[in-house]
Amino acid sequence: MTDTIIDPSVVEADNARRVDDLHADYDSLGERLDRRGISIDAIKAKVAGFNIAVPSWGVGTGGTRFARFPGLGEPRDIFDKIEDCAVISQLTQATKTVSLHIPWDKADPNRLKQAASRFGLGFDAMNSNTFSDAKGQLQSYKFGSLSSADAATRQQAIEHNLECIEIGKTIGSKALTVWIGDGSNFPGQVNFARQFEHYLNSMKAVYAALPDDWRIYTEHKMYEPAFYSTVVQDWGTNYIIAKELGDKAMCLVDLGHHAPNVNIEMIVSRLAQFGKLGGFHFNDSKYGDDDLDAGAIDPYRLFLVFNELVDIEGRDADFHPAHMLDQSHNVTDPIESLMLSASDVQRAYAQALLVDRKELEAAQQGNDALAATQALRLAYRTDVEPILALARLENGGAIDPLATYRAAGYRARVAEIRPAVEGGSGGIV
Ligand code: LRH
Ligand code: MN
Ligand code: MN
Repeated sequence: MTDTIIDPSVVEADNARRVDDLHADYDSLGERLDRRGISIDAIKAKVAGFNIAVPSWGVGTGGTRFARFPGLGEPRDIFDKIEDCAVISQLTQATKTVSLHIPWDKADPNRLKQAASRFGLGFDAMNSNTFSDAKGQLQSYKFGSLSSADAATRQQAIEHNLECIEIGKTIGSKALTVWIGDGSNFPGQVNFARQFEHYLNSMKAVYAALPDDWRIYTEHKMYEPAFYSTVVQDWGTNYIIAKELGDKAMCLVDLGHHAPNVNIEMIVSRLAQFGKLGGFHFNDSKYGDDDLDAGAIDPYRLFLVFNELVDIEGRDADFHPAHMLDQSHNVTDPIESLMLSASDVQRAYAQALLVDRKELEAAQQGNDALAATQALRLAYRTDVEPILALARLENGGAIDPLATYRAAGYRARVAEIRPAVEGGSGGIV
């Protein structure tokens, strides 16, 4: 038996109020899908098996370089964060894993493992951090880390990644995600080729220490913190890295790390076609790396990404990319945002499962652009909420996670134990 943080009687009471309507909505949707030759129960089974990892850093209130406005009951440490993640998992039944960032979440690995397994949680990819200086470290990353011009700095960054692998081994993680902020701020500041060569050599040293059943994910990002050039700036560079390193190296696509209007779903298809799509950081954006809630700005794009994933899934039974949320909650209760985002990602998956693939292919073959795009729109416009809600209910979660969470009064309760945190002016002044 795993421990639950939200009193099960609160979940049951809220579910009881909604369950009759849910069954009626599910049955009526089932009838309509039946007419389209789709089994609603088969879709529900796939949704029920879908997991998305929650980032430990997502449960604390985020901020910008201008300011941070903490909320009530901010988690004090990784153990509070694990409890917040357990709440999200209990109510959504979609987030069974937590992704740690080192050194932010550094703690006794055995304690970490115990804390998570108490709530039935496991650990997703480990994330290294060589984009900021940790307390007491000898070399600074101000001018780069794995690609630094300085050998001792590169070595320190390599060793940090090796330490992340070691911690990960103890807690049962199977992957390391590497994102670096290295780049330059002025034309001429660095030699592009030399910098990239340093990066590749450093990554080869990290790769050499990767256990056989692990993967290493490299994450590209167009800009920020470097504002003129970035070492791992796009999917092309990322693909080169994964190819250079070997079979265990895959590319990670963070949806917010592209220029506006970039066709991310096509990047997804390209990487997958050549066996190098490792996983995702889901979030949404309007201008850049805004880290807004997944599905909050452009849910159709999220659907189009899943449309590609379902297409690939249909051709390759071994295709299992890692799914993780990576967003910053500046004005909302992070638990609420993460619960809604997890179900928005599930929603995109469920809608993509509804696409009539035969009809789509026939339209594509016949150059019937309108029929092809209609096949997608019909799926996207279907309200799949009853499928998501019943999958949650049957797995022991809440029909309406947000309503249940608010009814349970969790935030007010933890605010009594966790001391108020002062806001900050951010990094700009
Ligand atoms: C970089 C990033 C990367 C980091 C996280 C904190 O913008 O997306 O994944 O690890 O944010
Ligand atoms: Mn990310
Ligand atoms: Mn990011």
